Amino acid sequence: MDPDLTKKSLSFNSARFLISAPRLEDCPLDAGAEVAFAGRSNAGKSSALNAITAIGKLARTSKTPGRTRLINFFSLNRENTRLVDLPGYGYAKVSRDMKDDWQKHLGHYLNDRQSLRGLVLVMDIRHPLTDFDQMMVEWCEHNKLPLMILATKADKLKFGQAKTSMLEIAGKLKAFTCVAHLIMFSATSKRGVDECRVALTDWLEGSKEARE
Ligand SMILES: Nc1nc2c(ncn2[C@@H]2O[C@H](COP(=O)(O)OP(=O)(O)OP(=O)(O)O)[C@@H](O)[C@H]2O)c(=O)[nH]1
Ligand SMILES: [Mg+2]
Repeated sequence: MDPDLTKKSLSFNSARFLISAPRLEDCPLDAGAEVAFAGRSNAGKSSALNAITAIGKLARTSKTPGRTRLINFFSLNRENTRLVDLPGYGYAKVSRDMKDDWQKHLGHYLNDRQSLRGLVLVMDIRHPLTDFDQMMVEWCEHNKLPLMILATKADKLKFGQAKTSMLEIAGKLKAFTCVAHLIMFSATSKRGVDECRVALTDWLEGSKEARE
């Protein structure tokens, strides 16, 4: 490992594809710090990652829900520092078995991954807090994992409507102490990208110990 990697300041556009893992056993060494992007299928997780890293084609995006079927790891310019694109949940067009399989692997990843510093939950600002989103929020609360919510595709709404939606989301999440950041976001207009980078840097550079 390049010794410079330990002291370089974090740069998101240094992101490089590292590996795709179908199962927890296939993930890179569980050392250092990583932040994972979760959310329902088609919510805009991969697009958010591309906007944050300013690398247009880093994570594959698609109009067809269910594009990201593996746990995709991207390394940053710091030793053992990663961003992770998780498979979307709630994709209807796959078989029940396949769905169960993904959810099992996702569950293993979330429960066991020691280097996970926080979760970014990506939701469409027009359809926020689906049942599965709420489950994820409750899971983070229970497991004391910091959560950042990106209410994305804000460019699809007028600003006033987007603001109203944000207030509704904030109201519903008031009781959850795990919610560290709630950000109005758009991969298209880049709204919220800087705020998100600041929060991610804080998580990834923080001196927090590995999860208990
Ligand atoms: N207008 C607009 N469209 C967006 C935005 N973010 C994503 N999209 C579109 O939404 C669709 C899904 O985006 P992806 O980033 O592939 O979604 P995903 O959550 O990674 O989906 P899966 O990998 O299937 O789970 C694509 O057609 C994107 O171009 C946004 O901020 N604004
Ligand atoms: Mg994706």
